[in-house]
Parts: sequence; structure tokens; C-alpha cells
Amino acid sequence: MFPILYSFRRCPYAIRARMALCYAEIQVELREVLLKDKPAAMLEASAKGTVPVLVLEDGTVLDESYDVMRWALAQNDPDSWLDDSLVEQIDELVRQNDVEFKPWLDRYKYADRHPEYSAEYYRSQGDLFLQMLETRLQQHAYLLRDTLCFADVAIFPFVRQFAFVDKGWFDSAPYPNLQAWLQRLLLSDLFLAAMAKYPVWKEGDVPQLFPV
Ligand SMILES: N[C@@H](CCC(=O)N[C@@H](CS)C(=O)NCC(=O)O)C(=O)O
Repeated sequence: MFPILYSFRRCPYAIRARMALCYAEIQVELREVLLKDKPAAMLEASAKGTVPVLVLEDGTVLDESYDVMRWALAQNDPDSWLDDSLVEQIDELVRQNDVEFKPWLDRYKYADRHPEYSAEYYRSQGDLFLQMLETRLQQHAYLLRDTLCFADVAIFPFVRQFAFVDKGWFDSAPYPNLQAWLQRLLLSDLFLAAMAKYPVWKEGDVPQLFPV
């Protein structure tokens, strides 16, 4: 028996959860879902209907990506991603990402669904967060120190999405350190492992272990 992870490959919340599981070397049974056709077993575990959902062997359900990451690192955190001295700063950065930046990212990405303002306006709002990250990355190679920590992994999938809405804009923005940070993470073994492709799960399938 393995914990079961309901996941969607491109979802930034699911990406950060999968990266944390890979890092902690925890194998799960991965069930790739379609957001427009969520499996009944997933909705029974968590009626919220968002991914990721991790169902532990004792039946405990974690349906917040932050909790999945924390759970994984509580099992194994070889590079101290959650160093005690960093936890407060990590939580504040993740809060800014999830609560402040993410809504602008959604509006920027789907500006046609939010015609009140232009895509450029939404981008300029999200850009404030990018500026803050750039300032941090002028001090260290990663957000809080010279090595990767929880905050980088929790935030990177969202910056990735923002960057790829208009890659030309992102590449010519005055953020050399953020561009280098994004590029390093895009090429990292951890991200590549987390982005392995699996077919959509259906009841009765042979369990797909992740990471393989
Ligand atoms: N706060 C949740 C948010 C998860 C979330 O919103 N995931 C999106 C996909 S990126 C989702 O499942 N949306 C439901 C849907 O589109 O039906 C977490 O951190 O896990």
C-alpha cells in the first residue's frame, strides 16, 4: 500500500506537491485526473474537488498542497528545506504567492475572461511580486539562501506560469536573477521528475507508482 496522490500534471499546486514528494523520496500511487471529469473516489476523499489530494495509508486526507509539502518534508528533509530559522519567512512568502500573486496570475493568463482591465494591467500587478523576488535573488542564488528551500519550490510553478503567458515579455523584463532562477528550476532533475507524463487514471487500473 502506498499513499494515493490525485494530481493534474500542469496544476502549479500539484507540481509543488509532486516536487516535495520526489525530494523526500516518498513513493505514492499517482492518479492523474481530468479537472473537468474528476473521479468519484477523489471527490469522496475530498469534496472540495481541487488537486492535489493525498490520501495516506491510515485514511488521513491532505487536500492542500502546502500540507502535502509539509507532510512530505516531515518524513524526510535531507537539505533542510524547512530549516527552523526559515519557517516564518517561508510561510510569509508562500502566503504572498498564494493570496496576492496568484489572483493576478489568473487574471493575466485569462485576461479575456476579465475584461474590466487589460492583460497589461493585470501583468503590472503581478509584476510587483516578481520585483520583490528579483530583489531577494540579488542577495542569494535562491529566495532565502544560496540553496533551494521550501519557498522556492512552493512559488516556482506559479512564476513559471506567469513567465510563459508571454515569454518574450518575461525574457526582456529587467529580472536577470529571476530569469536565471527560473531557468535553473526548469532544468532541475526535481522538476523534470515531477513533470513525467502519465495517462489519466480510471478505477481498476494497475497502480502507477510515482516517482517510478
Ligand atoms: N489551495 C489549494 C488549491 C488547489 C487548486 O486550486 N487546484 C486547482 C488546479 S491548479 C484545482 O484543482 N481546481 C479545481 C478545478 O479546476 O475544477 C491547494 O493548495 O492545494
